[in-house]
Amino acid sequence: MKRKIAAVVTASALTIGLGAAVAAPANAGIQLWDHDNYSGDYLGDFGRGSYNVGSFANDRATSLRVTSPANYAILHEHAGYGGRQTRKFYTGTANLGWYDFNDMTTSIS
Ligand SMILES: [Ca+2]
Repeated sequence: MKRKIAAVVTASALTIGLGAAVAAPANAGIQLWDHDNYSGDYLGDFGRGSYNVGSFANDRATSLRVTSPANYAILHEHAGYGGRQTRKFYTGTANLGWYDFNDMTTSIS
C-alpha cells in the first residue's frame, strides 16, 4: 500500500515538473505568438504540413519557436503553402518582421 502511494506522488511531481519547465505545450513543434519575443497571444502549436493555421492564428504570427518534433519550419503566406514563403527556420525567430513576414503566416510546411 505504501509503495502504491509513493508511485502516485512521483507521477504527480513529474507532471507538475514538466508543466513548469515548458512554457507552452510542445507537441507538433512549431509554436506561434502574436507579438515579438514570444509574447502576446499564444497562437498554437503546429506541425509541418499545416495546410491552414486556422482563423485564430491566421495572419498574426510575429515570433515562432521550432523544437525537435518539427526540425524546421517554412511559413507561407496563403493556405496550402501558397504565396510568398520564408527561409527554413531551424530554431525560430523572435521577430518575423526581420524577414519581412510579420502577420502573414497562413500555412506551414
Ligand atoms: Ca502579430
